[in-house]
Amino acid sequence: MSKKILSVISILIITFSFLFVTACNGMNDDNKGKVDTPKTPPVSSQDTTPVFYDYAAPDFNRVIDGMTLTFFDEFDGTELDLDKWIYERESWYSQNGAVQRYRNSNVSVNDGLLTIEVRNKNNPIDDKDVGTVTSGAVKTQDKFSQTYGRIEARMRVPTYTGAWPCFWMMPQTINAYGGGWPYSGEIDIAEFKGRFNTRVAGTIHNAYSGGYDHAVGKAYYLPWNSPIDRFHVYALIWTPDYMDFEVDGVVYQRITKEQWTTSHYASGSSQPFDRPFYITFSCGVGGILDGHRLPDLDNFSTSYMQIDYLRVYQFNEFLAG
Ligand SMILES: [Ca+2]
Repeated sequence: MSKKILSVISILIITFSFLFVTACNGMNDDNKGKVDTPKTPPVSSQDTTPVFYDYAAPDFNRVIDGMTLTFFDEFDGTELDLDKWIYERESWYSQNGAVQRYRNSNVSVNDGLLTIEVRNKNNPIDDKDVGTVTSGAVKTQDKFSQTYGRIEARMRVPTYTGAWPCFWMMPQTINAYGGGWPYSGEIDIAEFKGRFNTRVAGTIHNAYSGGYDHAVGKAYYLPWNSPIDRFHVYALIWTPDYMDFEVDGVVYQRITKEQWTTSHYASGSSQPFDRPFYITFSCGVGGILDGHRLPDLDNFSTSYMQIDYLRVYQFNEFLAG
């Protein structure tokens, strides 16, 4: 190659490198979201130790213009408030191919947090646990449910292969549209595959004609230095016409009524997102979401899903009375 061609190539490489760096910076800016003051002091330029911090600082202001707080739990007590929650049943049977058994004893409230503890097979709390991975799940079924509004939680979740934490909603009346799941809908506000430590997904499920699962959703990647085992605020904004999925104040996905409409339901119905849904926090291990991937079931470290608060608001126009 001649020197002239080489110099042209060099200029092209430099130009494209610059464009690439600019594009990446732009992407980072888009992903930064609502950045609160880091709790950890920034590192100096000489210090290469990664700094991880909670992006979403605790918000003590529960007021939102145009909305009214209808349900909340700040988890300020020392035990689960059974006026607001029920435990998921302590069955040996796990849904969706997950391997854990839910135990009430793996759920606790302390230090302003709801904690769901995930323990490996060799770390039983009592004799009932021996040889079983245990975790926990709580839900507001029969205690609180709502149609539309803003459903928001500040939380952190485990990051290891096979962890399946989820903040989600199911219909209070499971057979409102007949036939069980997914006819009456499901809303996964924030669902995680633990091996992707910056990934969250928001998904809705209803039915295609014939009853097959009609899923609409999207994944979002959080900033690298504040992975999902740090606190973030996840929220669903649910209206008759759309659902917005939000992380730390950034709406990363809007699903419209047109997207969830299928011919399974009567024309003009809201298919079936016009009825009350209740809220669940769960932390599964294994299961279908991530292809039945598992941690070392005998040895993985005890891990924690922690929720700082759940707050539910309603649009004032939809308040009863
Ligand atoms: Ca709290």
